[in-house]
Amino acid sequence: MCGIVGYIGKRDSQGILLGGLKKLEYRGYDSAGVAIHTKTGLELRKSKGRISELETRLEAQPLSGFAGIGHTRWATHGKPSDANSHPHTDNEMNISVVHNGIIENHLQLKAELEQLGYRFVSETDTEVISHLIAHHYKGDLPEAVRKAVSHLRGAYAIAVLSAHEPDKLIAVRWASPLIIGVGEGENFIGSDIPAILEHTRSVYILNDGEMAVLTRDNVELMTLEGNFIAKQLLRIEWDFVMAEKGGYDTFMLKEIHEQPRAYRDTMRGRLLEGTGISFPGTSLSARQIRGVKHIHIVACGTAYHAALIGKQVIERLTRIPVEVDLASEYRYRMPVIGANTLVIAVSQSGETADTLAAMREAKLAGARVLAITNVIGSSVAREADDILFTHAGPEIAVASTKAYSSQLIAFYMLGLFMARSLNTIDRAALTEMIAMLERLPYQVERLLEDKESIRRIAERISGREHLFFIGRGLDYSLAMEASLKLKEISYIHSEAYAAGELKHGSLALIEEGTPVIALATQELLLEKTASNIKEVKARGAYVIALTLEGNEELEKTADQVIYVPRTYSLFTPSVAVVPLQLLAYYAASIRGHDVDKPRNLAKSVTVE
Ligand code: HGA
Repeated sequence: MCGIVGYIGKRDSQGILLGGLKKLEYRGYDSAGVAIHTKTGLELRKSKGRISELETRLEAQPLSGFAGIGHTRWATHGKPSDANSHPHTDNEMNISVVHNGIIENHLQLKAELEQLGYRFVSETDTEVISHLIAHHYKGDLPEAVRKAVSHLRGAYAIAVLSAHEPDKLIAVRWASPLIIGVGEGENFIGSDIPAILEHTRSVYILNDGEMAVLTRDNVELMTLEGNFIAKQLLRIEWDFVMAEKGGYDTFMLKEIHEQPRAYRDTMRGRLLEGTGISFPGTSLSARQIRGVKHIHIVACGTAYHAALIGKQVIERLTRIPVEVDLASEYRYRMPVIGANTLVIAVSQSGETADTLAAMREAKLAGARVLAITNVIGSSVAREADDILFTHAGPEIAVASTKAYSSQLIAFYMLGLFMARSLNTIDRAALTEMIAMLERLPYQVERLLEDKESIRRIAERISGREHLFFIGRGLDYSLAMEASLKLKEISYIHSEAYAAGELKHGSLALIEEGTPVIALATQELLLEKTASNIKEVKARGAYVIALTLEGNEELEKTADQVIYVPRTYSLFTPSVAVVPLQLLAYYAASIRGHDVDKPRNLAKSVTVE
């Protein structure tokens, strides 16, 4: 989710690069940098922190030149620091590269390049690219870039500027977005449209495996095999506000749509060709897992709901007992913590005050702490013993969507990793589950194709002031998240209830027309939940059931049925959450609320 901008043309590039980077800063960045070809060769300025830090540095030491590349970073490999900021270069300062994505095989490439004498100065995965290009450069920059990327596995959108051929910029896309802006006597590269919108509305959208060679007067498009291709030049009609939301009305809707990408990025490099799970770059080992006797998960809000699912995943796969606590409760309840207790702290921002306090308490008591967080360099990441990063990218809407669902993916992988370490799962079952994990992004893409039916259901509930979500097992945990989402942004009061528990009291609240959203995705509990649906139906509830494709039986009882694709039962929340997010989203927008900034709430809760 980093931002990339590139310029080649008749104007001085520093201001254009800086302007483009500022337009991308809404995505929330941790460092920034530029490389410009000046009279004396390639020169870099880069800085940890916001773009204003880079700007200050450039004011003190300006750069002048007609070609340059710039980057705003959201770290995935290596903490935010000056050294880890992009652009990265080769040792001779002839090649500079900015990159968005993850290079899965960077450790192996790094070892090979070090053997050949290349020195690394950063902790990033990106740096292998600049050394690889240098290694392959034999007088033809596009050829060297093509050869270099042929070694890469993973996701990359890259822009390259070289002192060898300063009249060119090269752009390559594989699984991370990249566009080329076409001007008069100048051309641009952007990871996103806002980066270049001020200068041109004519763009080429690169597809995976495509490369562009830009000079000031020309753009050549080709495949990674070097074959030239023709592409339609598109005209962008969006204004800036639309462009920064990727054309969606709100950040929340954009982030809901980013989930397939977030799932892929969170799994990237961790699923070993279908046969295992590994967490390269983390210290978590099978030996440690074998020493774990109890697990405590601490989290707040949405992350707490992900933790409730994580508990069921880990317990089902490993049989290690797991307790889940609200972080704000954990530290005051004198939990029993021993040296063989693993504490898992879950926080999107890595700055949640209660979660931090709970994990500190646990560490003092002798526990090993594993963090699941989205932000490299955050306090939770710095203080934990082991870290499992989600790679959801920056989340701007206050109501979490892709961060929550990426936490679920992290828990699935962790559960499978633990199960393999403990031998509680055999290889064949693991292979099958990995294949199902890999299918999840496609299944979510398919669900997102039909938003209209969910919008119609949202119309039905948007006028109500109270409703219930019910479910059993994983569906109950998911119901809690669905209910929170609806409350946060639509301000409709809702309660999540274990479906079997309603009759112990709350059934009294069901009256004619009360909406009840019944989650019934767990095959083994289907009949039980169906009985609970009948119970509420008999009291006049308006029932919206959410179930797996093929369970048409529920149509006989429920007023509306939402279907989600089938996957391994433990993974179902990752598909089922999508219509529930959309339901909350549409209910809130129909009621006219500011979906991205709900009243009284802040994105990162850094107070207790
Ligand atoms: N892996 C690179 C780029 C990060 C990125 O694309 N983030 O969204 C890094 O960590 O610098």
